[in-house]
Amino acid sequence: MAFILPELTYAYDALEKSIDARTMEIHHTKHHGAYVNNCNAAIAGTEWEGKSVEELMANISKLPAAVRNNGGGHFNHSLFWQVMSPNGGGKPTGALLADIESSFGAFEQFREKFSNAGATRFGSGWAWLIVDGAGKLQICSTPNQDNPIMDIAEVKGAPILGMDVWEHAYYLRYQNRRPDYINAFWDVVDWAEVSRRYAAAKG
Ligand code: MN3
Repeated sequence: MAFILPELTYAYDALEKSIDARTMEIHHTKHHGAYVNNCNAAIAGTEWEGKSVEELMANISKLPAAVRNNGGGHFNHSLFWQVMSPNGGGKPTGALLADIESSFGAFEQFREKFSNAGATRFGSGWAWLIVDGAGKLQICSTPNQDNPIMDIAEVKGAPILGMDVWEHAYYLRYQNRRPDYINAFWDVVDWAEVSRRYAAAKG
């Protein structure tokens, strides 16, 4: 079974308050689409064909760079589309909010630290909120299409929120102003989905 490009659950213009429709369409169809196709090509006819993307990530040190870049891109973007929603924004509630407050002091401090992780990622990459192996929330950042479930990751854990800070994610509207894109990203974060992932990661 080859990987397929997942459908979005909202229209390309649904996140317009933060991300313009043209960027969403190119990002989904061209960028994510290419990661899917290139990952499929890289594993075709190998023992890795038919494995889940999570299994590829967990063994990425044994795989060629094409799988790291494109399989990583497929995993990362599949998560990214899901943690955004036209009804997003605001703050989480319940257990996730309580854990964010005890881990980072306050929601605002968490938001600043996560934003900073994205703003200071040199070149292309991602900012993440993860549940680590000890069940603790951590903020981290990865270069390129790496992610915290790769066996080579410096900081490992289950990602519950991911923010793409590649220029292709924001350049049409924000040009070089990555901090403005990051600021707008918070208005579309789907905290219900992040909370669902948090609960699953906590077991
Ligand atoms: Mn991207």
